[in-house]
Amino acid sequence: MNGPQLSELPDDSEQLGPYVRGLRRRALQASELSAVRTFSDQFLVKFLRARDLDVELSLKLLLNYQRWRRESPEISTCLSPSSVLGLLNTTYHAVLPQRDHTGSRVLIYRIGQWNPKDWLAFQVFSVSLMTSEIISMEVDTQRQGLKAIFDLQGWSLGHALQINPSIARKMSSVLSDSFPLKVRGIHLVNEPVFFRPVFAMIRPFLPDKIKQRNMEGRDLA
Ligand code: VIV
Repeated sequence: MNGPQLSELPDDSEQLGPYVRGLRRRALQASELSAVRTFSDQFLVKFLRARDLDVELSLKLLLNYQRWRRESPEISTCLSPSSVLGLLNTTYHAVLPQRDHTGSRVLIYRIGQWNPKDWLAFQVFSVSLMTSEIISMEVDTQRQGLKAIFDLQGWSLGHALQINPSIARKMSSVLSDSFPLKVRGIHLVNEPVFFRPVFAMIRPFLPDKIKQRNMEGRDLA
């Protein structure tokens, strides 16, 4: 790694001021964003921390995030829990109350609890987006990122049929450079063989860092 160590970077709000002002200036210049838009400091800090205070990389992440949300209205327009209440009331998804030993947030997904007859993939996706928006407001999560555990027990044809290349691409994007969170690990457990074709759609778009470091315990070759 080049550049300063994470631990040497300024990190309280006063020291972040110049970075926040820098990113705000760059963001307002960027033609893709409407000029009237105002960004709060807290909003911009999420992108800066996700890119270790590199203003240009943070700007790129911010633009990708805006584009992703714009191009995925079915997932991101209605981020109200009441729209997916039935799914939230299952044990499909949970955020563990405790962080792991490195300080990362730990998210659990139990695919078997998602009945594909009741919920479409874009609704299931929006649950992840809601959680992500909430945990990305936590300073410790901005610093230490997250780890996700997917329990694939119960994965069925009904699930697989819902995952088309378009939604697979959207998954790869949020996992790589379109959401202001550091994805520190993705763990697939109880993976059935017939999950492989689905994963093969997602994998090509993942950055090497996630492929190599984060898909622990499974053969990706
Ligand atoms: O949404 O940091 C076929 C993570 C995830 C996010 C989002 C952020 C994030 C780690 C995902 C993980 C889940 C938004 C910011 C990509 C939504 C997935 C929704 C689909 C419909 C679930 C179906 C099951 C997948 C199982 C494998 C997925 C992994 C290979 C990611």
